[in-house]
Amino acid sequence: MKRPVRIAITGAAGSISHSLLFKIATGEMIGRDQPVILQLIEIPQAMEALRGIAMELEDCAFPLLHSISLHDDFEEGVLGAHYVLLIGAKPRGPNMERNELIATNAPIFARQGQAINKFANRDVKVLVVGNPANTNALIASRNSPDLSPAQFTALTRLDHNRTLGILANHTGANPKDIRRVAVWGNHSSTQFSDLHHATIYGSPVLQQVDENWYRETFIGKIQSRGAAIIAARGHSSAASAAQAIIHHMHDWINGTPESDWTSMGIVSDGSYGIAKGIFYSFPVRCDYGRYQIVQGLEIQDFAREKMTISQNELLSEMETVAELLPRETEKSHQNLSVCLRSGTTLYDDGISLPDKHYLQTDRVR
Ligand code: NAX
Repeated sequence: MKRPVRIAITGAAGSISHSLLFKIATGEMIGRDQPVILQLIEIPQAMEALRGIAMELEDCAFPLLHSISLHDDFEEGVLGAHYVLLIGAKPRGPNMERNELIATNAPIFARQGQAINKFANRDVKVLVVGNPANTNALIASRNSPDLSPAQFTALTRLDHNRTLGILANHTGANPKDIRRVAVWGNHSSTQFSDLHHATIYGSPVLQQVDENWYRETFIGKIQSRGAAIIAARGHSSAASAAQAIIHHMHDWINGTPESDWTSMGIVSDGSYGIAKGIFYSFPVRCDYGRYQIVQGLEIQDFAREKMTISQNELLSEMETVAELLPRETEKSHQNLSVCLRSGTTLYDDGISLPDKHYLQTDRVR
């Protein structure tokens, strides 16, 4: 049996997590032979709901679920984590401008970045889901000076999966036979679903669909899919977001298939002329727990224009949060010692969490 890995998750009592946690516990995210410790984090008002979810997880008797701890303190919840899923965020209120949403969430992600820097495992992989996901990932990463920016990613896999699913439905193909779609840019209405390199059964997609339909209908449909789901069901995407998180982390950890790639929001290194430093969705290949931007794709004017619009939106978001972005310094790569706290040792990795947080449901307060 492998040693358990620690997964810290914020927003653990929210809608996305309600679909996600059970998938993680069955081994869908990392592997069917990998035991997991769930370190579930919420705001104080949601701790009672979280306790209910923890009881349900316990009642499933998942063989891979080593243990669960519940936290209303982020620093404590992220202690020793190998994987951190930042899902919790303040939702956009009525009449709230996007910039207001950015400004509201930014300080939270700055503090979370600082805590990850101090308390998470040195090899931690972080996925930011809470919106605005790309800019929140930028803030968290810049506030974690001892970690590499490559350890931080933002979720655009839902947009990638929407591209596959809607294209499959339109063409009658099975999504598994569609390869090399790409989502560029921000997880927002400026994102660009690129079919120029995509194939179905090995043949170019754009020879099989009407290009006007692609340009005039398809791209906009993917861009506004989130809003369409809210309009139809009164809540934002939850189950599909959970599935996308599973796919994103699974591929990052276990690799993408040789003949394909995926899309991830990652720090730009200047590839394809995209401004360095912003968190931008690129097509990537994953292997050995790392990802690399797919290089050498031909970018036509139509695509370039769309990619630039999304880049400019991200640059403007960066401007909005500029005061929360410490200047990048030379990474020390020095291991910080993990802060030990009193309590019962969960298992032999030298990390203790306070007693009250263990899932003994009659004891969790
Ligand atoms: P919910 O409102 O159902 O749940 C959010 C949970 O986060 C709540 O339980 C809340 O108490 C908790 N929370 C808030 N601030 C917290 C903090 N500082 N620490 C810990 N927990 C905190 O939202 P849900 O539908 O689960 O969506 C979560 C986030 O994902 C939202 O920001 C949403 O906009 C974003 N999404 C991002 C997607 C992406 O592809 N990147 C797609 C789905 C989703 O829209």
